[in-house]
Amino acid sequence: MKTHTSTAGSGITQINTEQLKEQIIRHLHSTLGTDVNKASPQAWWSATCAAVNEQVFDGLRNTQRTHYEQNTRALHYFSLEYLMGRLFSNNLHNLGLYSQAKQALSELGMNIADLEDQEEDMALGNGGLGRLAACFIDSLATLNYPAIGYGIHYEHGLFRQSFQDGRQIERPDSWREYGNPWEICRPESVQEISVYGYVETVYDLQGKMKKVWHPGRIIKGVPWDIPVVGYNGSSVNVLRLWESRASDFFNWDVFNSGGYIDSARENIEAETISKVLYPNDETDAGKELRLIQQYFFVSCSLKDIIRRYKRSHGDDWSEFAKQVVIQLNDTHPAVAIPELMRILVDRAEMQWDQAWNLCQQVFAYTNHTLLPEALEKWAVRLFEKVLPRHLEIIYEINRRFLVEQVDVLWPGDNDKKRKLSIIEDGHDPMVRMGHLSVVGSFRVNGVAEIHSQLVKSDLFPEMVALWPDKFTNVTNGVTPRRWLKACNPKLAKLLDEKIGTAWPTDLKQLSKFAAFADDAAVQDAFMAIKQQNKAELATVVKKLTNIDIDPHAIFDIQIKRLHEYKRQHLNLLHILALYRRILQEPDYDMTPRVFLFGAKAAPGYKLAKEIIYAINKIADKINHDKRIKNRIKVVFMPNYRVTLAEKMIPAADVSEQISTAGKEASGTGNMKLALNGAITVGTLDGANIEIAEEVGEDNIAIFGLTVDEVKALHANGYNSMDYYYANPEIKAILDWLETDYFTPGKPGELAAIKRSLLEGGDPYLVLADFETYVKAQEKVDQWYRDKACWAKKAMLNTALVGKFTSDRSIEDYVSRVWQLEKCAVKRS
Ligand code: T68
Repeated sequence: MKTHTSTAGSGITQINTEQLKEQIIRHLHSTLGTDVNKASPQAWWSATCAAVNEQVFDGLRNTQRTHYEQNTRALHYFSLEYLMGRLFSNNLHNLGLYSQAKQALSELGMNIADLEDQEEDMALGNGGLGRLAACFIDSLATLNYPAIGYGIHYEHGLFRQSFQDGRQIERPDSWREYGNPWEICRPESVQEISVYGYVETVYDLQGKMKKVWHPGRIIKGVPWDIPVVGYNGSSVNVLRLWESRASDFFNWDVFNSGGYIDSARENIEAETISKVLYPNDETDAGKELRLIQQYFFVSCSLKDIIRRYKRSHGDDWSEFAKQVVIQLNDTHPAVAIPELMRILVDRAEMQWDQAWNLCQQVFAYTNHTLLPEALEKWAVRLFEKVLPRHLEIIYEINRRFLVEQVDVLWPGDNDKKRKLSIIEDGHDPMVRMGHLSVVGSFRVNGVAEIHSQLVKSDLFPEMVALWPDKFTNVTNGVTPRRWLKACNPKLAKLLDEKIGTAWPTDLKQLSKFAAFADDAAVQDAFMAIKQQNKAELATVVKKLTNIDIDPHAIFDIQIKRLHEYKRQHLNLLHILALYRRILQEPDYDMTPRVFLFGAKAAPGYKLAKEIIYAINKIADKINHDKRIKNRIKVVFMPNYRVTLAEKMIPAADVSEQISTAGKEASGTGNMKLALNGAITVGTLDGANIEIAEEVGEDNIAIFGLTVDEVKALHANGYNSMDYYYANPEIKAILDWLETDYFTPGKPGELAAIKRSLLEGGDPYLVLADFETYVKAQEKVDQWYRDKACWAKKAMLNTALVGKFTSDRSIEDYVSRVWQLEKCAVKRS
């Protein structure tokens, strides 16, 4: 019998296979109340999680004690979203226990993969922004930085997607219906927060004016801690998520006067706050509940931070900015700025200037989008209703900003004031959360070089004039532990053999793999792994969609939220062009290709849902058309999420990163796919530009308009009709969409796409980029025909994207923004 021993770092207990087996059985008995003979897979999974948690909680205690003793400066990451996915195999890998667990379970007659499938995804996020937060907290723990993630403990994460006759259906996600082994409730750290009500101006005995907020409702925030296990390291940090509850269900006055139902209703309303994640990607609905969600978690978190600070510093605020830095993940938590001001000025009775000075040392803001419709704004009247005191504070922040900063640099310039004001004028005045975030932060960053440049030049040029040093870049990254080691074990093993085992925490080591790019034997090994991954994905596809796909075809993958700017419809037009070419020329020469999509559309985003419908209908037609002899297959994977990404990414040959230049802030799927040896077909947008710099132009298929060309085209008046009439292929394809060819008996069902591209003016320049896109795809097809050529390019992608580890992103944040120090955790 083999007995592996964990190689985990010093904060975590070492354990071997035998001990793990004993722990699992003990938990089956004493935690689950069952035994080996009758335990369900769910019970085995729970028992194994409980066994894993013995090591996790050990590390957690050691980390928390060390941080407390050392009184370290810590990062506080504020994010409305954390897209964690599953934690079982991730925690095992990071503890260095995966092979022991696999062995232990196998000796107990269980298959670890079956147990992994028992876990629901923790999908508390929409897309890239939420997944970035998850990668960042993994890296922070791995790098031994003291950090805590704060967010909302949503009862329902991102909706579950299915298709009915090709249309997206949304169902609620219940990720913790039967409990979740990874979270710990902390009733001892409950907070209470206030909303609604009115503000009273009072004068004390000295005649000093004071503002008193009389809230209309008190809500309780209950914290749930999710341990975040660093890789092979000693740190186990925490993700603290707040659940809302009514502050006192037994409001006896109401209860006794027969108001039981009223009191229960208030209860339900309070609990609604953390009920559900808003499924809006890029656009914000401006809903009252969303603003309350934002304020609820921000206020609970700030109080939590201050409680901890006061434990060692009492009422002395002088060390606060040395101990605390808060990163705002987009503007969603920006109400933290007026909230901290309120706490300091109204509660701690600090002078405004001193309080403001403190705020500006504590907050930093990451921008994730330039799309105008996604720049968060709240109606002043809504703010006034929900957070009356905060609105007053924002007015005062704005007044001082306009007088002390704007008017000093541009005296008497009312245009500048109008443009820079935190309050947007109009018949329905708005609070501009981006402006508030820039004014209240000491640092502002974009998420890829080009995006950070555009944040400066296009979004906040005057703010740059006021504070040139405030703006910086931190290019995104992804954790190679989840996105290579855990999801692609065969490739990970090959890398271990060829370049050693240091790469998971030092991803630049991957460049050593470039030396093997011309080695035929290693090429064969690399391609054999890709082939096996593709065969495994084909099995998943068959199970989920009943579609047969050939693992020898090119696997061409586009996985991301559905949005016009991401241009899934450009991909679709290419598929239609190929299909049409084959129908017109039955011997049309192309490498067989499987086009795989994974995407959720925001439930209220009509055109996005029409695009899903069109892809599904066209897939159905093409997949059943014998004439094309399987040269094209189209698959829309239902319910795309982290767990599905982990199966699709290792199997990708081609990575579709085809946003309109200037629209995708960074992208992170592009990094994961390249890391796993997929070749990017992409525009010069977001991090694609930096990927191209790293892998070299021979190993990526770049096409399309650049940011400058996009701007020039719009400035000179873009007319999509010109492309429709000039390119017969475009015309034929768009006209095709209007017929009933793909929707027998129902002509016009797919016409929405054509309408948006023609009458709608094609805002994302799909038609302008179509021709160069098709050319890039033809180039890729040619590359694939030469197996050695393809293997080399694919291997160089894996070898040369070491820059895009989230460990590097975190080190960039540390040196450019957070100024943290590493803290080695000691065992007790
Ligand atoms: C993404 N943004 C960017 N937003 O689109 C992507 N928005 O380019 C980038 O790589 C990623 O952030 C990480 O920086 C989002 O994912 C949202 O999900 C979102 C959610 C709610 C409201 C607005």
